[in-house]
Amino acid sequence: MRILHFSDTHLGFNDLDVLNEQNINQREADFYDAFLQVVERIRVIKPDYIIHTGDLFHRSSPSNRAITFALEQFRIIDSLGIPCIMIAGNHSTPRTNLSSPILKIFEGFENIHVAYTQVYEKFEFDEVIFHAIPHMNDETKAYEQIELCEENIHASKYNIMMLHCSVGAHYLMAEFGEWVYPREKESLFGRMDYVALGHWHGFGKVGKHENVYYAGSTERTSLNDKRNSKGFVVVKLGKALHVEYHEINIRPIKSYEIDCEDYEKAVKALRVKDIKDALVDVKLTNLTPLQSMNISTSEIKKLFSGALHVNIKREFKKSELSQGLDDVQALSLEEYFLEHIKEDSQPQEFERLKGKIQELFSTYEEVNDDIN
Ligand SMILES: [Mn+2]
Repeated sequence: MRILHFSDTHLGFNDLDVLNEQNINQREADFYDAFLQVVERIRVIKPDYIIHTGDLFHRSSPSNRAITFALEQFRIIDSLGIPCIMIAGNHSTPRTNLSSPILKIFEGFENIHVAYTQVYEKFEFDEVIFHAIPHMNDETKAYEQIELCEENIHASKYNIMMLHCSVGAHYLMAEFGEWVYPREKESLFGRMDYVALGHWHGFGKVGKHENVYYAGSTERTSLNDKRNSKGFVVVKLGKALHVEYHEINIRPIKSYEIDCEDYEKAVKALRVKDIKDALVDVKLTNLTPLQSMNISTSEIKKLFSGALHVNIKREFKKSELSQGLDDVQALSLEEYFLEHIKEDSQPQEFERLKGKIQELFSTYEEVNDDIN
């Protein structure tokens, strides 16, 4: 039996101020494109079941475009005659009970089965049971739902568990409403043939559990996500569990660093290649404030022409001088200036300059007082 597992498709996500030829936000279009690639592969692979472990949409109230796109694509999936089981993630669950859950739009599709009402649901077929635990706003309720799941394990069938959460604290995304699966219930995983996880945006097996996997997202929802490989999973159940990761094509992200200790040299040493339409992340390091003013954003962007977007981070040098001055709790400009001179000159020279500086400051103050 083969199950295609994908997750975190975040339809409707958009970012950056770039439109494509159809006047659609380019990053939003990238997410639709990633989804289309998975649907194309579903047609070729023809799995026995399809599962999606949450965050189908980026928001609990998606845009008309995102909803229309999803309906079109799931109509195609529905027509393939392959059962498709989905759970709601934290992004597609309304935060209050006043709004209606978006996944309800799939009710009435013959082969699409969705769990979105914040309770455990099981979807049973001849040879397999899908134990679906969708996102719950009130995580104190999760425990009893997991126990319900436990009671419904059927030893003569394959048992697949579907969750959208962090297993252990490692997979937290710093997002609203996310929850950690209770550690004392991890033993339940051993009674499942496969545990399909959503929430974490990278593909991978979870720690010590041999049958617990995150499929990862199909695109990056943040420029901090530097993974250049996204995709889905094909799970083969037989005598042994076999998990295959399949990659799709996404817009690459490239990271560069320019050490401004010697700016000219660092720029010359840059090896910029394959950045056409890529997302570029540039870090300028060891900057002094003066240098930072001289190096314009457009100058840096020119170095990466052809990229879809260039994101520039500026990191300032922590010089001894500035550290020294930061320590001085200077009350007046005069004291601050004297401290600066002291750091830069010989003691004798300093004593001589000190007199001059004090003289200048007192003259300035007199003049200033006159004006006021
Ligand atoms: Mn997600």
